[in-house]
Amino acid sequence: MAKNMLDGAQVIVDYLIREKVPYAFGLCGHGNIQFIDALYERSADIKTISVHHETVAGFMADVYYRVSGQPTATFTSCGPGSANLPIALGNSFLDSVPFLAVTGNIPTSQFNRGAFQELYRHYQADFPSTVRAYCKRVFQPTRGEMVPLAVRQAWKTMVTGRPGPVVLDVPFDVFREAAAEETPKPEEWSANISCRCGADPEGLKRAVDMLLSAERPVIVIGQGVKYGGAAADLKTLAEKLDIPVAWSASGTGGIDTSHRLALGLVARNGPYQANHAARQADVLLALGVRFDDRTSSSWLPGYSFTIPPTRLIHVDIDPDEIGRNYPVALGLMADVRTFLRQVLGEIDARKDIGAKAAARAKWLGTIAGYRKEWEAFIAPGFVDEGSPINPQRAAREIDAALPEDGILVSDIGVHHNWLIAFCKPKRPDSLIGSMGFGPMGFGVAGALGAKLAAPDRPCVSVCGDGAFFMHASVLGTAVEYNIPVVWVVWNNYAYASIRGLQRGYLGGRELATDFRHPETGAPYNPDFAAMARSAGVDGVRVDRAADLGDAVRAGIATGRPYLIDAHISADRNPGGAGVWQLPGLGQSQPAIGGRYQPPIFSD
Ligand SMILES: Cc1ncc(C[n+]2csc(CCOP(=O)(O)OP(=O)(O)O)c2C)c(N)n1
Ligand SMILES: [Mg+2]
Repeated sequence: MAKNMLDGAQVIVDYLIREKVPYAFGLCGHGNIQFIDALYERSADIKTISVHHETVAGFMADVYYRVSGQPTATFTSCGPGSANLPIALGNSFLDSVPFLAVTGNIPTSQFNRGAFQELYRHYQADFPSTVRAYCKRVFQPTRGEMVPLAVRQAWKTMVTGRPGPVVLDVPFDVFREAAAEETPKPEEWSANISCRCGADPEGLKRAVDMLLSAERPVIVIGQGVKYGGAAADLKTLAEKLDIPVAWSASGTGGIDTSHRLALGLVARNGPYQANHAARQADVLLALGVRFDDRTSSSWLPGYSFTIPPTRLIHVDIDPDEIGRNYPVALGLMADVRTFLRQVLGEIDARKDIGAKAAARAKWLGTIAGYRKEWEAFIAPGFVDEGSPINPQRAAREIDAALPEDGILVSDIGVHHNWLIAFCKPKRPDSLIGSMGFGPMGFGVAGALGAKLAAPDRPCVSVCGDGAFFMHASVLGTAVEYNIPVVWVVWNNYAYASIRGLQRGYLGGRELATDFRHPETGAPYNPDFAAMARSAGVDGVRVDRAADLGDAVRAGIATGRPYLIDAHISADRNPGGAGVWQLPGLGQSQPAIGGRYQPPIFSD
């Protein structure tokens, strides 16, 4: 190699450091030892975390970003090592979270020869085909000198527009080939690019006209508000016009959930006041929302939304999401924060913002009545002392044990549905969950990424027994790197969310959804607390609701990794004012209220 030349691996690592990436999460293989060697060289500037399953690396990178706003990187080997990654890529892709996945591949000189771990039957070194549906873009430099361009383009693609994970697939020899004398500079290629585009001026005026003339307005917020840094401006707008704010599960925390204008989750298991207000709104301002099936009660009109006659203003950075599921009265491609600031500016210039104030006050009064009905409906669940623990009570006890700056990372399953319905986060980054791809293990592993991103904040993973068993290797990672997270294993001896569907839709024909001992038929699970202790993690078992909060507080206080095996009932499902449809099997019924039928007005 010519003097002073960096090789491919060195360029990538140096670029990551220039982009202020503090961690690379991954797992070794013969296909990436050269990359690991480049990390070794720069270990004073970037810390390497070696995990026990590649998916864990991806989930850690994902949640690291959700907490800190800083993308990180993963490293995986060729073949199976990288084939363990798409679950994490898909999760980040559908939830618009960036991380750079550096995947190893076989040497270019061996392309198409069927070398060890080459996917070659359709096309040479074909990992890019494997992941193209799972990430925003794949780059595969095949010569050292292609690496600088690939790494800077990969990073830029990842963070601009709608963010998402990007794969940089690097053949073995390319890691070691001469690449460049100097690494590209972020300030030239990514750092100074802004995607905070505003709405077009005409559209903005129309949006403000619609909001100011509305009598029953509702704002519904999604992830765009949380990760777009728009929470403060949203609050200002809501307060200025007295407009109530509902959220999709991904938008939870975009407004303090105890704010007087906070309605709650619009969803199949969302509260009555949120669904019943959103479905009666005359104008609905949707900010960074996808309108997926769970938010929208499977798009069945009259449960979560009734669009039309509701007139929808849909604002999103990605025009693909506008008009995907609902007709729009006004669709605006814009960054949510910029849009909100434009609206606030426009409102300040208007003279008649109080014209509909009386109607809006009446609307808030009506909604207060819905809220009372909901609170009476859910009250019994909070005082249930039964064992196993009532899940509604469990959600509330865990939530109440966390300080305001605590971070709860949820896994996927029925526990997640309880948590999004009953936790009361005050900050955008206090309740984290996966809503797009929904892979089990996200919360089990993601909590480790959260803790690294926010070492001073308590980080708790609430995860199903099924998911924890699937990804129990995290215990070792927490010990090896001294990452003090608390796992609350929501132990219901089942893949309970799926068993609930068998009970609800298939007449109770249950198969392959619970865990039983073959001889006794009794519920079976490993002793999770003992399992934790075997890995060097403190572990306790909790059976009573009254002890759950104390256990969480005690776990946080140890300042060490900690596991709580919490025995929680699976006999109840979280009920709300919305529904969910499994086409061909039917639809659930709302637990409160019914289907809203908009009045028919004659001309
Ligand atoms: C990797 C993966 N496999 C399967 C599923 C389908 N799935 C969704 S929830 C669920 C059950 C999860 O069980 P558990 O972790 O015990 O949580 P619970 O529903 O009991 O709270 C399954 C199997 C999934 N989302 N992800
Ligand atoms: Mg379970």
